[in-house]
Amino acid sequence: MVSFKRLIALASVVTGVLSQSVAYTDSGINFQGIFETTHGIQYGFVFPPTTATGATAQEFIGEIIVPVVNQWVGLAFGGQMADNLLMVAWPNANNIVFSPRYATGYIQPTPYAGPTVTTLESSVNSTYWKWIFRCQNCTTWDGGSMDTNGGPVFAWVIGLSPVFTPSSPASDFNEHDDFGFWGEITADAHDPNYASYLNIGSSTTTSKSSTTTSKSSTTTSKSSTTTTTTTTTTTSSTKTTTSTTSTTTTPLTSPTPYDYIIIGGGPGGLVSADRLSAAGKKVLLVERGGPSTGETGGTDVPPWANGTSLTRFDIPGEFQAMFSGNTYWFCKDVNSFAGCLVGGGSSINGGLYWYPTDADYSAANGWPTSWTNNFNTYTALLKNRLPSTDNPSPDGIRYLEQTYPVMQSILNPMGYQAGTINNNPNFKDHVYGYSAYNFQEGKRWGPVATYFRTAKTRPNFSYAYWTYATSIARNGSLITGVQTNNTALGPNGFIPLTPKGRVILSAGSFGSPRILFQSGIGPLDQIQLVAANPTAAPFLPPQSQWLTTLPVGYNVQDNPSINLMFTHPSIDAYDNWAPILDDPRPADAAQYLKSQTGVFAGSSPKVNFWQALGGPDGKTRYMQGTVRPGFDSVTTAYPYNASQVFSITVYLSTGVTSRGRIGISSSQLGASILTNPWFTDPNDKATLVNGLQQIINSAKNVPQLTLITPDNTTTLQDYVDNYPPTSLNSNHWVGANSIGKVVDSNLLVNGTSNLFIVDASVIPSLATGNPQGLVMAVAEQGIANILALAGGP
Ligand SMILES: Cc1cc2nc3c(=O)[nH]c(=O)nc-3n(C[C@H](O)[C@H](O)[C@H](O)COP(=O)(O)OP(=O)(O)OC[C@H]3O[C@@H](n4cnc5c(N)ncnc54)[C@H](O)[C@@H]3O)c2cc1C
Ligand SMILES: *[C@@H]1O[C@H](CO)[C@@H](O)[C@H](O)[C@H]1NC(C)=O
Ligand SMILES: *[C@@H]1O[C@H](CO)[C@@H](O)[C@H](O)[C@H]1NC(C)=O
Ligand SMILES: *[C@@H]1O[C@H](CO)[C@@H](O)[C@H](O)[C@H]1NC(C)=O
Ligand SMILES: *[C@@H]1O[C@H](CO)[C@@H](O)[C@H](O)[C@H]1NC(C)=O
Ligand SMILES: *[C@@H]1O[C@H](CO)[C@@H](O)[C@H](O)[C@H]1NC(C)=O
Ligand SMILES: *[C@@H]1O[C@H](CO)[C@@H](O)[C@H](O)[C@H]1NC(C)=O
Ligand SMILES: *[C@@H]1O[C@H](CO)[C@@H](O)[C@H](O)[C@H]1NC(C)=O
Ligand SMILES: *[C@@H]1O[C@H](CO)[C@@H](O)[C@H](O)[C@H]1NC(C)=O
Ligand SMILES: CC(=O)N[C@H]1CO[C@H](CO)[C@@H](O)[C@@H]1O
Repeated sequence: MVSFKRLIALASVVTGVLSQSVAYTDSGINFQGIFETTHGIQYGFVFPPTTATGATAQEFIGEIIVPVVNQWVGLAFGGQMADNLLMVAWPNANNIVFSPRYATGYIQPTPYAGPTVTTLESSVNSTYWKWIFRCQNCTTWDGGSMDTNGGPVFAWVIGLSPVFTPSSPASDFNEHDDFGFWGEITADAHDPNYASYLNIGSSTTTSKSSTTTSKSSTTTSKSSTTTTTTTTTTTSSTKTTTSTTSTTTTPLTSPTPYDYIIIGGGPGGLVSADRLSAAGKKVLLVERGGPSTGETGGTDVPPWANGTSLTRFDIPGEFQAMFSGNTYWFCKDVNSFAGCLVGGGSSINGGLYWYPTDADYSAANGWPTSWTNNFNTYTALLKNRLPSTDNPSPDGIRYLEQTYPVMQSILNPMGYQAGTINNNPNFKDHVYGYSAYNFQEGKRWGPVATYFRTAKTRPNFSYAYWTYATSIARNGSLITGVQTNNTALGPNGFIPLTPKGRVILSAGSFGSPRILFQSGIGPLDQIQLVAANPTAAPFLPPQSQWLTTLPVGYNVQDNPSINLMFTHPSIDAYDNWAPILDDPRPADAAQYLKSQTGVFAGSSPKVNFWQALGGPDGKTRYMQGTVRPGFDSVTTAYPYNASQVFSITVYLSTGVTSRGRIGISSSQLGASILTNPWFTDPNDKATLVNGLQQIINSAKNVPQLTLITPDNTTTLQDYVDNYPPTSLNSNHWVGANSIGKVVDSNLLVNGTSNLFIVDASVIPSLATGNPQGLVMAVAEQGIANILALAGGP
């Protein structure tokens, strides 16, 4: 979640020692401003003569000249963030996108109607972006005003990471990376030539995009002669790598139509891409993020692997480092973890990989009989393409496995048996084993190194990174194409289908519902939020075509999970994984670089176990345990040895009855959890507490084993009752577009003739284990159904 706390932190300690604006001239305008030296940014303002009255007295001209490393700049005309008029701007291709904002607290500021902002001059080159703007109705705002004839405090903020949707003035962004204040001497900033400055746009060569007046934050629109190519869609013969920007002078007039357009390159989308292209269809995959592993063009190599193509996404042992630093791989407009890069969740997850069970496809779990009866064929296809391993180091040696014997001494007395879990997927009661992964050759493997790899060899398959699909264009039930932000793929980013073409939505549990809402499909309250967004609203179909009966976003499940933390003298907590990116244990790093073996060939989970539990309501629910050295947040009153801590994450899986809702939280369209799906049924909580208590009871008999969280001053029930709800999140979301509710047994969206969903969101109930294996098996079966369905290309 993005917080916006830093600016207030300094605002409250500001003293009189502020830098003061000075006079300078640029573009023929006499400004009062400051040159801020840390980031090398020029800020300047000029006001109408003090004799001005009425509306003219309430405007000014501003300028920012910004080195390109700064992705966006914000101005606060009241010297602090909350309850003040803010102005945010950033470059997008050759234009400056700008947006007046307002925030009532230290949260994401939202677009603010009132000011009329006009670009007078703008330019973007390889070193700077520059924007001179007229700001009318900008000297007063809700609850405040600026002193236009004194020395008010202005604040600046800068962001070093791009805003989330650069083309959209309403885009969200991360919290600023730096901020500061100055005294703007407005008393010295009034210029008799002010009126003439308003004409500079027409006389400057750098500003083609000026003069369109923008009320309520729409950017000035420009002719279509500039095409920003963030990625080139290619066939496999010329591989797309990372973003390059080029400018062409001819508009793209005839875009390529596709038989199948797949939105999203996660496990669902990549299986789809491979199977559809193998069937001879002309396929385009659009992915909003960029490359991940070295094979996909990724270059994010940890310093200790410098000089290799082993990125942090390739090296399984870097998993725990996914949660700190600049986590650009997570979708910033989703308030739960979601991978926004090729491979989706499979490129950033723990790699735990379970073959589906009979129960996973049962009628009780919501599956139609056509799936229940046939799934083994498709699970076999998956196992063939992507076998699992519970011994990921290619030298055959198990590393960092000290938790295994400790777990044996807890679980054996409970009647558990050891096994190779994926050799008998249906045996999930009182069983434990080494964790199984979808890693191979000591590297993260998954759908990227299998399905995507083969799809890319086919001339009929194309893909584009950095391409954000906003909506699906349709005329009634017929889908006609996909609206994206990639103008290289079609005019204004619109990509058409061939006459019988189809769209496969694989944007994941949060992404797919949002695209449906933006296409006028889903509950009315969600579509109305889209209609209230000035950028998205124009792409909605007419209201008469909204499909509001489908329960998109409802029925979602995620495993509730609770951590237990123990110490035992045999455990190596691996420094709690803290140094793995910057300063790993030298021998382990050297071993991995030499032969991709050792600790770094596996991720942090080491042992998994399952048990069936009866609930107070008479229903059976399964408990899954995932054991790893290290810990999250230990809460104990007693001293403990952090080098000896391990964690058991205990999940409730198949049989969970609680359900929640996901959707978009506001007209800013951020995807969020609207109703938490954990423990809405008290029987789920009671069942999980029962399972946890059984583990704790058995652990008491293991010599030298100490439960440190919850410790002996906290009852288990209190620990669970007070567990922070968001910590119950397991990132295993399913159900938002459940089969039988939103899609039919061919995964066709009810009420459309050619829109299908192939991702975790169609799975109607939680799997017995972590879900990515089920997601890919479902994609195998779904694509077979879709190819067999009449009427397609
Ligand atoms: C931190 C974490 C750890 C996890 N650990 C495990 C684990 O160990 N084992 C396991 O089995 N499961 C795990 N999971 C869950 C698993 O990763 C997901 O169930 C799985 O990735 C879902 O696949 P999907 O294809 O439905 O969606 P995703 O993997 O979410 O893929 C969706 C893709 O669509 C793209 N996209 C989204 N919106 C758009 C758009 N508008 N335009 C274009 N592209 C778009 C995204 O960038 C992404 O690439 C974990 C998940 C997380 C987040
Ligand atoms: C000026 O802005 C305020 C909000 O700050 C708004 O209420 C008012 O309608 C605007 N006036 C004009 C003329 O646009
Ligand atoms: C880039 O833009 C800046 C700001 O307008 C200008 O000072 C600089 O000369 C420009 N550089 C080039 C190479 O055009
Ligand atoms: C499209 O959106 C994606 C995701 O937000 C972004 O990375 C990319 O830069 C955008 N492309 C353009 C051309 O704006
Ligand atoms: C990686 O190696 C290159 C060339 O040897 C060097 O220039 C660079 O500074 C190194 N980067 C890091 C992060 O060590
Ligand atoms: C929409 O479809 C109808 C037939 O169902 C057709 O008559 C109409 O021309 C289509 N509209 C557009 C804009 O394609
Ligand atoms: C903590 O554990 C480590 C690893 O087992 C051990 O080397 C160290 O001596 C322990 N420290 C204390 C104070 O017991
Ligand atoms: C509680 O745990 C602490 C630390 O492990 C231990 O010293 C203490 O004796 C325990 N108290 C009881 C009542 O078990
Ligand atoms: C599709 O929607 C119609 C009308 O709302 C409904 O009658 C039908 O049962 C739905 N089909 C499925 C598979 O949900
Ligand atoms: C549907 C489609 O575009 N098929 C093409 C796949 O690629 C082969 C070889 O390039 C073409 O001959 C097909 O027309």
